[in-house]
Amino acid sequence: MVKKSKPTPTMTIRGVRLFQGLLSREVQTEMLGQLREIARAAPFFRPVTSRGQNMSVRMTSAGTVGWISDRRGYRYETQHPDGKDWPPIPESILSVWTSVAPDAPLPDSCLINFYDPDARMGMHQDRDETDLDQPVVSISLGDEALFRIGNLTRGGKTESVWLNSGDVLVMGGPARLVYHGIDRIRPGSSQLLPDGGRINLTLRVAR
Ligand code: MD3
Ligand code: FE
Repeated sequence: MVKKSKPTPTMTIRGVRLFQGLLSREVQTEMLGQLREIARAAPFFRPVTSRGQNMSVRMTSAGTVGWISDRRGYRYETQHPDGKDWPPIPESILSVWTSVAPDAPLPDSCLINFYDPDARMGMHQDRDETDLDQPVVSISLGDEALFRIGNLTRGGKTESVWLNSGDVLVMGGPARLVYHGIDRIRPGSSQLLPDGGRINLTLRVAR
């Protein structure tokens, strides 16, 4: 379980609060087991952009809504592309949200991104949610990732930080709308996933 008293960020970059090493190895392993169950019911898929480009990240979701992208565009949907409701968000994951964002309503969506050694995520904003005043919380598991933080508009100077397994990020206030992305992962940098790679969980109040 996660510490109940509100933890202090180890670092704040452009308003993005970073909690390094917040999750113990035991909690990470527990989450991984629960994510396997989720992926059994709602298999990872490779999203396609509206322009027909495959994204390099594989995705699935938990919660009452999940984020999807296909030729018709991107949006939140109540069902996996296979036509089944998304599995519920596990308690261990919700408790991370409650710990770092105690004043916010509970998230209704947990996007699960899987990065293989070649996967990346280009710079973008998260603005598909109804209430952009609610924070976003991200949990990193597995191989380290180079996270890049930009500005409220595209372009300009950026700052980068490596995210390690067990790190948690909170984007609230003005930082909620900063451009961000993942440049690359460092293969073999964590033993958490038996076959390597990185999983990122992004918790959001979508609706
Ligand atoms: C900063 N995911 O799914 S998590 C995404 O590691 C996404 O998979 C990346 O960006 C990943 O949209 C980055 C960190 C993150 C998530 C949401 C943010 C940073 C953010 C929203 C606003 C600002
Ligand atoms: Fe994002």
